[in-house]
Amino acid sequence: MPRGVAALTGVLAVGFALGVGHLVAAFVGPSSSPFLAVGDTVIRFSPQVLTEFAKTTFGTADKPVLLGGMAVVILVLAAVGGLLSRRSPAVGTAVVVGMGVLGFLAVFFAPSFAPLGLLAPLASLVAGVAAFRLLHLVALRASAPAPSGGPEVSRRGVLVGSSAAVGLGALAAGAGGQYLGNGVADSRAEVTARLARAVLTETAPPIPATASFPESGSIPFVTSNADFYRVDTALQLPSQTAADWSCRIHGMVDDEIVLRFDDLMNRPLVERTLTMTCVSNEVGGPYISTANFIGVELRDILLEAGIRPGADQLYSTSLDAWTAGSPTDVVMEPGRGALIAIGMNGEALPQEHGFPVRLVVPGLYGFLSATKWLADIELTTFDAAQGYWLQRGWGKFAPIKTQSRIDSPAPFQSVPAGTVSVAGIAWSQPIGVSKVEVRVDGGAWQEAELADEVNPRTWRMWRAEFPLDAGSHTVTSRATDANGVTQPEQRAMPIPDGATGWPSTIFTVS
Ligand SMILES: Nc1nc2c(c(=O)[nH]1)N[C@H]1C(S)=C(S)[C@@H](COP(=O)(O)O)O[C@H]1N2
Ligand SMILES: [Mo]
Repeated sequence: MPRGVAALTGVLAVGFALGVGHLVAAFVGPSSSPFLAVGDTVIRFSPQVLTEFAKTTFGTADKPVLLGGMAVVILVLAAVGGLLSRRSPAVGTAVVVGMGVLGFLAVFFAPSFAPLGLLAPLASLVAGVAAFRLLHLVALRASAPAPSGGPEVSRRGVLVGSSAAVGLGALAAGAGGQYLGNGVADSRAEVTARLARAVLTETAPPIPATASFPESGSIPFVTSNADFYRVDTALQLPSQTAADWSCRIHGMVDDEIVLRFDDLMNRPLVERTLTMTCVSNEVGGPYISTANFIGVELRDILLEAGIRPGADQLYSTSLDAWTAGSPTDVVMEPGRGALIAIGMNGEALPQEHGFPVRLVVPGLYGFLSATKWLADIELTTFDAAQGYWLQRGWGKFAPIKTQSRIDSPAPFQSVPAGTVSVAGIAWSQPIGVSKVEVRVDGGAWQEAELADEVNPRTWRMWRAEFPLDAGSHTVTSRATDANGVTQPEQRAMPIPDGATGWPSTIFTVS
C-alpha cells in the first residue's frame, strides 16, 4: 500500500486506542486513562533537574507541554509501525500491542491504582488492535490492483470512510472522556490553588536538618504523596468534587451539623506533620508514612454539635460505604489533634488518599480512624455499629504500638568493612519515642543516636555505628516510648491489633 496510507493506518489506530482508553477511564477512574497514566509515570521517574527545568520554563503549562510532546512521540511511533506494515500487519500490530501494554503497566503501577481502572487500558488495547487490523485490511484491498471491471472507486471509498470513522471516533471518544472524566482533576487543582492562598492558623514548622540522618541512610522525613503508603478496599476510587461534597454529623448529638467543603475552607485551618500507620504492617513493613496534613479540628466541630452522654463511638462512613469506628474519648482528647483533612503536603488530597475530605486521628491505626472519601459521621455506641474491619475480626480499640524499623543497611545488602552505619525509624504516636537501642549478632544493646523530634505524633529517626569484621551480620533494634515502655520482643501477628516483635536485618560486610 502507499506509504502515506500505511502511516495513516498506524496513526489513526493508535489515536483511536488513546481516545477509547480516555473515554472508558471517565467511567472507571479518570486517572486510569492510559495516556494520562503514562504521562504521570514519565513525570514520576523524571530526574529532578528535568522536572525543575520544565517548571521554570513552562510554568503551569509544564504538564500540557509534556503531554503534547508525548502525543507527538506516540504518533511518530504509530506512523513508523504503520509504515513497516505495508504488506503484513504484524509489525504495526506489535507496535499497537506494545504501546497498549505500556499503558496497562502505567495504570497498574500508578499510585492511584484501583482494580476497575484496568478496564481503561484493556479497552484501549483491544480498540487499538481492532482498528489497526480493520484499517489495514481495507487499505490493502484499496491498494490492490482492481479486478478487471471491479469497483475500484468503492474500495477507495471504503478506505476513506473507515479512516474518517476511526479518526472521528478517536476525537469524539477523547473529547467525551475529557468532558466526563475531568471533574475530580479540575476540582483538585482548584482546591490546591485555594489552599495556597488560604491563611493557616497553625502551620507545620519546617523540618529541621537535625530531624534525620540522610548521610547514614535515613529515609526522607516527609513522605511524598506519590510514595505515601496506601491501604484501602476500593475497587474504584470514589470520584466526588469538592463542590459536591457534604458530610452530616448526626446521631447522639444535640445539634446536627451538615458540612460543605466551603464550610471547612472558612474555618480555622491548621497544618500538622503527622505519621500514619496501618495495623496490618508487619514488623519491618512499609505501611507507615509521614505528611503535612491540612484540615480543621475535628474536636471543635464535635463540640459545636454537642456529643450526648454514652456516645462512645465516632462512626464514620466513606463514599464507598467503608466504615470505621473511633473511640469518642480519644477523638475528643484535648490536644489529640484529630483532623478533618483536606490537604496533604501543600496540595489537595490525592484522589487515592481520600479527596476531597478524610479523617486523620494521630495515635490510632488507620483502619479505625482515617476514613478516606469521608461522607458521614455518626455519634453512636460500639454496641450499635461495628466498623468494616471490626466486623472482620480486627480489633475494636487499637492504639498504635511502639515500633522501630531498620532502613539501612537494606536486607542482604553488602557494605564495606570498617565502621558500619545502621539507621532507621521508630514511632509511638501520639506520645513519642525516648530511646532506641540497637545490637549486632545478639551482642550488647547500644543506645542509638536519636535525631531531633519533630513532634511526638511523628516517627523519629535514629542511627548507630558498629565496627564490624567481614562476614554476615544481623542487626536488631527496639524502641522505648516517652513513658519508658520498651517494645516487646514477643512476636505477634498484625491481626487483631498490630504486630509486635523486634525488627532484624541480615547484611554482609565485605
Ligand atoms: N474509605 C476508606 N478509607 C480508609 C480505608 C479504606 O479501605 N477505605 N482504609 C483505612 C486504612 S486500613 C488505612 S491504614 C488508611 C490508609 O490511608 P492511606 O491509604 O491514605 O495511607 O486509610 C484508612 N481509610
Ligand atoms: Mo490500615
